[in-house]
Amino acid sequence: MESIEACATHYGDDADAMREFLLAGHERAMELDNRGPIAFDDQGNLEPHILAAYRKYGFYVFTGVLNADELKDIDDDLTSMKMSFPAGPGEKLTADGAPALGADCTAPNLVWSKPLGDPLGGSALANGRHQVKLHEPKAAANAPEWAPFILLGSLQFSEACLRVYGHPQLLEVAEAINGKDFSPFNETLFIKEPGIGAAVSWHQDGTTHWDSEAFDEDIHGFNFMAQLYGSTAVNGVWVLPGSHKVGKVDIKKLVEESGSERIKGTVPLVCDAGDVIMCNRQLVHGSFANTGFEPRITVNMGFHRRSSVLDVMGAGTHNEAQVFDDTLISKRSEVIGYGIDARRQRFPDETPYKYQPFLEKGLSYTWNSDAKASLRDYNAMDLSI
Ligand SMILES: O=C(O)CCC(=O)C(=O)O
Repeated sequence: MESIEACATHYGDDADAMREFLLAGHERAMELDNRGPIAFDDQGNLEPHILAAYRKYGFYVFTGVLNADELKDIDDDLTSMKMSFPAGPGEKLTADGAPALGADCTAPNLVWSKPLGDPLGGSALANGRHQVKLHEPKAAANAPEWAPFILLGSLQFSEACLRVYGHPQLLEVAEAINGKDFSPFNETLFIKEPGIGAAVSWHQDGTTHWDSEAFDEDIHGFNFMAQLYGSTAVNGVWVLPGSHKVGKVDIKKLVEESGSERIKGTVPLVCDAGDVIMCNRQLVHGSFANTGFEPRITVNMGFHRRSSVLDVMGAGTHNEAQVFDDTLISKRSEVIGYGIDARRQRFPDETPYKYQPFLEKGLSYTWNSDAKASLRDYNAMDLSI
């Protein structure tokens, strides 16, 4: 409640409307029948009620996926990554003058924003998919000049995140949605620190397949959004349930019809630390600047159907546009093998996931220092569609 109040006060004349929007959205989200543990039936298939709810709403909240040890590992990695963040945008050194995280990379990594800004909204960035600019609340006078916002290619910087990527049940779910030969998309961290974390304006993620003859609700894939601290109406992503089925949405029109950026019918992704949301990339979604008191760190990891990426010209949203041939997809998929093995080493009692394309080709992967070095700039091969 305190964060909702703090958030509302940043909206001037709209404070009451914002407070009501946050409260009502939270209530509606909690009434939906799309949350619970990952579960499989006797045949090992994802429980039909999970699939049905995901299909209906376009998102599902898997509860209790990451345990306390795993969350602590991610938190520790986050602390050390933050200590090696560059002093600011474009800098190669930390504030202490040490070489910064990603300074030796050529692919993009840390993206910054003005505190509480909406750097993508209304811009041509990311193929212009963020059609409107959200309200940019005023940050406190002592806020830093720049706020860390998105970390691209995150698995090269965090073994704990790599181990989440190799989570056997999550990979089983990826298989259930996208088939045994599913392919990666990309992996990022969304960093929404209280008082400075930026907004991500309303958008749908897909670019390439809106006009495809084979268009359907799964053609642009989905993201897992694992939550380190949980997610709330104030700091979390909001979605328009069911909008993943309807094709490209005119978001400007939705905002006009809603009378404000508070799009009618949207709900926040509300969950606890250790929960993982599965979110269809075609859903209309976005997040407001984090004017509350709780941080949100999302370990984001996307997956596609192979047919959505094979021999497709990429969108160029997260890296240079290129055609994704079989060789590139295989190379980009190595990180699945490293994730599985890194996880096996840390959690030896789990049964590791078996990825069909590796079984077919007789491939196996070992996570070690050479493998770690091989991940540098791996996100230049992100399968961005
Ligand atoms: O985490 C957020 O605030 C935005 C996430 C998002 O837009 C995405 O994953 O596509």
